[in-house]
Amino acid sequence: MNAVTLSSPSDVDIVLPCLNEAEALPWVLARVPDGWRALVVDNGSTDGSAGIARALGATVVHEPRRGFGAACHAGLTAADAEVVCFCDCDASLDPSLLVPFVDEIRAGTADLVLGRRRPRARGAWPVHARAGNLALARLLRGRTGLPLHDLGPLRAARRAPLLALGLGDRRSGYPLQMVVRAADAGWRITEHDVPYLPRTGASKVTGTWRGTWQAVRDMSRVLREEPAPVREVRADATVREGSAR
Ligand SMILES: Nc1nc2c(ncn2[C@@H]2O[C@H](COP(=O)(O)OP(=O)(O)OP(=O)(O)O)[C@@H](O)[C@H]2O)c(=O)[nH]1
Ligand SMILES: [Mg+2]
Repeated sequence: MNAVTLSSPSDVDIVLPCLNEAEALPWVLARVPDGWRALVVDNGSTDGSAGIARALGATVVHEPRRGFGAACHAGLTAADAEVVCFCDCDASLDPSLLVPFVDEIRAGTADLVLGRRRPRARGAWPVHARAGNLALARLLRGRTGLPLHDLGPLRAARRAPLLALGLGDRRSGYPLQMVVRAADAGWRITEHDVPYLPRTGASKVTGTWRGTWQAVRDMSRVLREEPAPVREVRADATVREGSAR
């Protein structure tokens, strides 16, 4: 016997943070493109999500520490494909929409590709959550100078440079911190419209005032961070010493 792994390396790993998404999992996993590995990061679900994900062919990663960022980062750490995608696991976003995002990364025309959520139905995006997102997007534009409009959870980038960003947020600030640090490092970041559907199952974050408030606080903290001082993490994963912007 040798130590070579039996499973063939997948083209793309897609990280699906999951906290009690039993109802949404079949819809989400059915839309993961062929050849991609679905990494469902189970964040302490009590509704059987992990078993359902496994039965549907996904790889299940367990992350006991609560928090959206903790789940996303556990998925990134567990990934081994060259390109890693992220998508919520609540059936609000179709993972197959990531195919052109990955093409863009592979073509070398972008280093981080983001989905801009466009609600397709009433109730897909509660008014207070949308208002919070608008305000944060405005701050994000001010902070990065990039014409971005959303902190959407649908995204794609190369794995090694993502890890090299050294993201430390483990709660709602994680997706924002990813964009801010990538922008500071000079990554080319693009944004494309994606339909945003009403989630399946009970809302956890933005469907509640408390969750939204928490998210805004986490994100405000990220926006107050100083730009990474001396390390410039380039999108090709080389790390150069240099002066801060
Ligand atoms: N809130 C939350 N979501 C988690 C956690 N771990 C994993 N997730 C998953 O992260 C994704 C995003 O969370 P959502 O609850 O959809 O957050 P949201 O889209 O802002 O708000 P709602 O859809 O209204 O709940 C979902 O797939 C969750 O199941 C966690 O600790 N907290
Ligand atoms: Mg959601």
